[in-house]
Amino acid sequence: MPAQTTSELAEHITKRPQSVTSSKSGVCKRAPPPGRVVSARSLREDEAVETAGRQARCIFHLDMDAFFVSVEELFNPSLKGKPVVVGGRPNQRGVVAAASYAARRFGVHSAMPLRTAYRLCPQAIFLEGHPRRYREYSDRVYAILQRFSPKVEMASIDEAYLDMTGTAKLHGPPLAAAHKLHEAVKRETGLNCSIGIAGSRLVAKIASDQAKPNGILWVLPGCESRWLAPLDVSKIPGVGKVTEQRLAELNIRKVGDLARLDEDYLERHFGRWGLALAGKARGEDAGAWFDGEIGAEEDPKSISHEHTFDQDTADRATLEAALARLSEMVGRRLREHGLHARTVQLKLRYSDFRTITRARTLPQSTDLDTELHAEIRALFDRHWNRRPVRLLGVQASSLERAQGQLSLLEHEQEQRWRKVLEAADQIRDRYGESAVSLAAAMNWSFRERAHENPAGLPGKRADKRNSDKP
Ligand code: TTP
Ligand code: MG
Ligand code: MG
Repeated sequence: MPAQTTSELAEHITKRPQSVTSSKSGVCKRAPPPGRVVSARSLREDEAVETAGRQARCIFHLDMDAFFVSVEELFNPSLKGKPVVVGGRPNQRGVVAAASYAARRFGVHSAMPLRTAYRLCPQAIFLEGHPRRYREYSDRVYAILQRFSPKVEMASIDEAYLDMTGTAKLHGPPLAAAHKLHEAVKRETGLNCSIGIAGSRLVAKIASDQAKPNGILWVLPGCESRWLAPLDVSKIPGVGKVTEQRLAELNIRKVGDLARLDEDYLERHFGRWGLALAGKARGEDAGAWFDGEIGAEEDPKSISHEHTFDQDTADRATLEAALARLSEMVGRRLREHGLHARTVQLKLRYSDFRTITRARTLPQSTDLDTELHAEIRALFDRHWNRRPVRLLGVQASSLERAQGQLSLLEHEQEQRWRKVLEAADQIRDRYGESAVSLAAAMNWSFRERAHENPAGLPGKRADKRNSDKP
């Protein structure tokens, strides 16, 4: 392919109302009339690119725009355009789940303490949110995506990868297919999304982010590394504040700086992560979450739930009730995935943020709340120093599909518990997560975070998706 300027490396469709849009890639295209795709390329050029790219992998990454906030707006249109924060009341101790674009202009973002959000933007409308609605809309989006490709993988509640390789006959070239998908999502859910298109999941994900809000961006085949070069290293998923800082110390600020270094150098400084970084800088799906085929069933490596108390507490009954509830939630996820855990881990965070984790390996793997809870209780009794606790977590790991042999007596007990738990799971399916609790005295509101790493991000096993809460 001849040398190109960055502006030729990507196609950008904007559906924003402004007349002109620009992207950091240097692409600057006139906005189409509402609802129509306009490409700066002539059809012939498009066809040429399409022919070159026909054999190549074609990955879409779709991410809903301001998802929780947008669902709230559907039910209450007066929220539109206003600073809105979903996650709780401003005086609560939790964190922001989602912020509207208007709130983001004040510096509010996800995962920021609600109190900080309130300080930055006191006029914002603070909402507790409706987790079941978000799940329902996520399911609707998933149903639409499945019409576009048999290989769809939800990567979180509001985003998915689609392998669109070889779908040109059915849906047309990438931009046209993405446009069709974008329209379908808008028409059938009333929600905006953004779509990135590329030859790798990594680049498609970065492209959907660059396309926001409400846009489509196609990084042309073979142009990935050149398109990435001018972006900040922090755009690479997995490069957080710490890596960014360490890279800056080595004078590496842009993805292009990273791509110029040789792998040995990066490996010396960052170990295996350095090698993955080198691959990512070239636009490859190198390492961690990006390995593997889209839609391939992969079991989670661990399943965990955490709870942050509204107020730090040293009250044993409260702490024990929370541990019982967390064990139930982990047990439920294990059963949903058809997995048994051999290792359970307790996480304890004290008022001063000192955090300990203590694990125990079970003689027999299990998916039963009662057994998980017994181990967690024992760990808690042994390691809690009686000081006030801020956060508790329960994690199950060393997950396996089959369970080992049980003695006959154990088998009978197990069967009894299984019946009880199956009934409870069914009730929760119908009436929501808090409908049944084997843990007594749980009259305080429960705000948990769920993690299933790395494969089991919500929706990874799309057919058995879990309810998650903000
Ligand atoms: P994101 O896709 O990260 O954010 P978003 O959809 O709100 O905004 P954007 O347009 O930038 O994509 O997350 C999707 C939803 O997941 C978000 O609406 C709320 C929830 N969420 C949390 O609950 N906690 C978090 O820390 C994050 C990042 C998201
Ligand atoms: Mg989103
Ligand atoms: Mg997302």
